[in-house]
Amino acid sequence: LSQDELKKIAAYKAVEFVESGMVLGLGTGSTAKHAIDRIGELLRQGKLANIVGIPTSTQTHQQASSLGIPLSDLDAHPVLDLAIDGADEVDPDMNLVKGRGGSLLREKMIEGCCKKFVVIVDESKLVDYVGGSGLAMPVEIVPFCWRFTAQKLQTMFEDSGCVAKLRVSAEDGEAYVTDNGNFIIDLYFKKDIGDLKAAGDAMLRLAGVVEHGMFIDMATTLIVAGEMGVRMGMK
Ligand code: DER
Repeated sequence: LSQDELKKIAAYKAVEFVESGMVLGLGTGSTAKHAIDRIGELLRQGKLANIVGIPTSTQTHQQASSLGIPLSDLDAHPVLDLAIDGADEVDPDMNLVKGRGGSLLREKMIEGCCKKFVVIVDESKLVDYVGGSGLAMPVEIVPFCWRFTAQKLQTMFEDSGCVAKLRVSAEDGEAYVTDNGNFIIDLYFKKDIGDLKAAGDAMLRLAGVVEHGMFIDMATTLIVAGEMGVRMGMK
């Protein structure tokens, strides 16, 4: 099975939690895309009704509206029944790294208001510790003096061999700009940063930091699709 087929299997499994009348957080990324497609299909077939979607990015807003999913926002729905989203990394305690798709702020706002947050991944996302994949742990920052903030973040985690890089957009090599008009600094760690809560709080104390991509104690349900089938974990 390809990675995308595994993502689709996990996504379809998560949509089984969706009931008519629910207010749903709609995630961002290639895995969540399958879940949103499936929700649109069930609405079209009349197997689901009266769903309200709260999109976590303009990209998801466009996909969901093209599927005819009714959309709203947190101002109208401050409490959601269920959110379904992917992740870049999942550690053994179901802590997540998210944001490589650039939507971490709206994802964290929306997924923090859900009664149930179902994370859908293929098995390649499982790590021993956050940052363990050697890939980025994203931090959304204000553009003002971004070099200053990037240096503060790198120094903060120098014991973990941290390297901080400004995310640039593939097209023009300019700084990537989030839906919220901010920049992203990608942090790369060589070692486990240890106490995630303390690390996250330390980052948030930097005035230029808006939000970080560690989703600690937020996921309630994890669906992992692998070659051996689909596994589900609950918190
Ligand atoms: O950017 C994000 O937070 C995405 O949800 C990401 O974590 C997962 O993206 P993928 O499903 O395309 O791997």
